[in-house]
Formats: sequence, C-alpha cells, structure tokens
Amino acid sequence: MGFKLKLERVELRLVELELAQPFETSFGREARRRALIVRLSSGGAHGYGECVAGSGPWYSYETTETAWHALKDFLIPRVLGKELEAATVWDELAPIRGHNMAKAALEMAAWDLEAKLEGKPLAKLLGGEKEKIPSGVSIGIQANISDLLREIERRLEEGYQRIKLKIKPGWDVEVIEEVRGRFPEVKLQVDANAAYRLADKEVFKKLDQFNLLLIEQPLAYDDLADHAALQRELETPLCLDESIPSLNAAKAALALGSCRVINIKPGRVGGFTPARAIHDHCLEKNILVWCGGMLETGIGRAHNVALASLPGFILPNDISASRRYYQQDLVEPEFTLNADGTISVPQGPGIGVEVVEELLERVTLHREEFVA
Ligand code: NPG
Repeated sequence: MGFKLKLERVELRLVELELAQPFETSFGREARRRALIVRLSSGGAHGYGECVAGSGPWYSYETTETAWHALKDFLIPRVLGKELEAATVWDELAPIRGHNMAKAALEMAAWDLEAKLEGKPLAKLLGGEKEKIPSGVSIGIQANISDLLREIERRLEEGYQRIKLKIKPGWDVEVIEEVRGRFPEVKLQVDANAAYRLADKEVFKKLDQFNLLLIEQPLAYDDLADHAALQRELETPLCLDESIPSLNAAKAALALGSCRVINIKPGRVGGFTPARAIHDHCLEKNILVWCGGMLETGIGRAHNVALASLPGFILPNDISASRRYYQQDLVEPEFTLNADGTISVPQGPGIGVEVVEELLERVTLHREEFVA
C-alpha cells in the first residue's frame, strides 16, 4: 500500500493576507485572513498544509494561537522523526482530543508529501475521480440589498454555478425574497453560522418557500436535537457544518435526522482521513456532500479541490477562484474558474501547484522550525 515517509523536518509559519474584499458573516467582519502554513520535509521533498483556524474563537474554539500550541507541544512531537504513511498520520494524532484544525494542517501536509514522493496527484492518491469540480461562491452580508444584488450579478457573470448567502437575524427573509424575485432560477443556498435558535423556526418556514438548495447550520453548533426538530418541519434540506467535527457526529446527525446534507471541510474534521470516512459514510447512506471553504490561501484550496474530486461531492463547493479571495494567491498557477463554472483539479504531483516562496516570506509574521 502506502509509501513510508520519514518526517525529518517541520516548518510552521503564521501568515496574514489581505482579503480581496472584506467578508461578513453572523460572527462579524474580516478584512484580513490569518493562517498557519505547515511544511513537512522528507528526502528533499516538501508537503504543505494549511490550518484554517481563525484569529478568534468564533467559528470554532480553535485560533491560530491554540493551533500553534497544539502543533508545537503535542502534535508535531508525535510524528517528527517517525516513518509513517500519510494514511496512518491520523492514528498518531487521534489520542489528542479536539484541535482538529491543527491536526488537519499536519495530516494534509503528509498527504501532499506522500503524493509528491510517489509522483502522483494528491486527488488520485485520495481516490478522486473528477477532473473538474463544480464551483460555487459564498457572498457575505452586505451594507444593503442593492449592493448584494450587484454582487450576485457580478458573480453570476463570472460563471459561478451557485450562490451561497450569509444570513443573520435582521438579514434573512426579506433579503432572500428580493434575491429570489430577481434571480428566480439561480441555485441558491443560505448559511446562518449558528445564529438562530429553534424558537426562530418561523424564519426558516418562510425561507422554506424560496426553493433553496439547502439551509446551512441554522442553530447552535452542538445542538443536533433541535436541528432534527427543525428539519422535521421543513421541506428544504438542512446542511450541517460546525455541528459535524467527526465521523461520530455525522453518524449521530444522520441517525437523528438533524440534516439531509453535510458540508465536509477537511480542516474542521481533522484532515483527509476523517473527511474521507465521512464522505464514505454519506455515500453509503445516499447523503449528498459538498466541500466547504474557510477563505483558504491557494494551499488549503488545493487540498479542498483534491478532496472534492471524490465521487460523493455532488453539490457545488465553496471553492472559488483565487481572485475571489486574494489579489495574489500563495500558489502558482492560481485557481481560475472555467467557462462551465468548474475548477480544474491540478494534475501535477501532490497539490499540483507551486508555493510562491517570495510571497510566502513577505506575508509571514512568525516562523519556527522543528528538526528530528
Ligand atoms: O469560499 O472559502 C470560502 C468561504 C466560504 O462562507 C464560507 N465560509 O462558515 O462556511 C463558513 C464560512 C467561513 C469562512 C467560516 C471563514 C469561518 C471562516
């Protein structure tokens, strides 16, 4: 089976990039994005991973600081100097509870490294089959509805296959009604990032009339029971994101009827091994999945593209072109949108795109190296 890698050296970097435009969700507004970039080296080859934790504990309890701590003090020491296959890195990290985003950065770097050492595209190593993946775009909360309508129009002109709109109390039914009126045929979905409670179910009953593809994470991140109660009252599928940090959570959510769709983000679940396990479980249960995004740089996006090439990723993904996120991406070639609203899966070894070292250096705030 797998190829053994000796994990000789790990480099951690904290980077900060300015977003092409500020992004507002029910958590707040972000104009810059911080990320940790992990580089794992073996036999002269380098594998890259990106940690999607944010600068504050809003989407998740993890932050770039907690991830640095978890990586430096607990996760890196568990793999450094060992001979491992990418597929077994998850088992080495699993005894540490939580800290999925920190784990994922290291685990995914190991997959990139293994794919490079084998001379294979990462997507193939993971079992991906698609050469192009359907691309959607996520649009943040805007200052007013006319700005939003303009932004949607621009993204549709660019060719995105579906639009995801962020909602929050006060920016929901009225907004979606206007958007639906203006764009009756567009594939549309909404994401609340856990901003509502079951007592707000009238909001969702109204949203249920707008032919949405799905309603993402309406209720609290740990509330599978109320999601099940809400799903029973709606035609529109609920999709869970924050509520699914693991395969066990996915099994519980499906058993309870808390959702009919799952957004798989490898960073949220701890890497490719758990992401594939959730994908396989959903495929077996006829549950549609898609790959979410965390405003990744091109490194994290390349990982997401590889994952989204697996057969169960049917719905359009939150994987957009580099330019939607950053003026200049950390990788070359940058990701672009094809005329059919897809993104091509890179065919070179590993993540299949090159890290722009000079830019990486320029955006680095802090760096540390660990040697076996
Ligand atoms: O295309 O990467 C993207 C952004 C997709 O909306 C998006 N992400 O809740 O899914 C989310 C949201 C997010 C982004 C959450 C950044 C937290 C941080």
